[in-house]
Amino acid sequence: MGKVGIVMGSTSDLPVVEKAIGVLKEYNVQTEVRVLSAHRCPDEAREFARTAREGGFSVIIAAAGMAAHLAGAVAANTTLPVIGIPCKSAALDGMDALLSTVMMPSGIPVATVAIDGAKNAAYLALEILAVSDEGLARRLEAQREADRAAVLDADRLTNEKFK
Ligand code: RP5
Repeated sequence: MGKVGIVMGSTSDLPVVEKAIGVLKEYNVQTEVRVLSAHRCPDEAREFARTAREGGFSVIIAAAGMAAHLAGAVAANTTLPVIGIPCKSAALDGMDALLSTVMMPSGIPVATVAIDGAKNAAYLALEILAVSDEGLARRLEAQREADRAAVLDADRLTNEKFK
């Protein structure tokens, strides 16, 4: 199984990104975590993306806030799948990052999750890896089943409570 690269624009994004790292660790996926800014160190961010495939990565998660160009800049320099996490900032509540991340031109996709949607970024990365990993696919199915059971329990308890 390939590694998942996790890159963020600033350590101020880490509280969000840690949620993705946590999910990937639960599934024992090998990760490499980097801080690389599309604006403050564009050459290094580009180099990371250009060498990612030969470096053993299968998927890249890129998180950034404000004028969030990191995921797009990474996607421009690799044909590996890139998942973008738009991070919330004070001024525009994350709408700035959401639009900067999601509105990519044809041919350079960024699979954008919700604002601060780091867990779904990890689950999407797992689903991409699971295309060629039957064991991982089974574990994801088991998680879906556990989630379903939890909702049905909540339904039963809530229904009882208000009878
Ligand atoms: C973006 O600018 C980063 O991804 C971060 O979300 C935001 C603010 O960065 P800092 O000024 O906190 O380093 O590039």
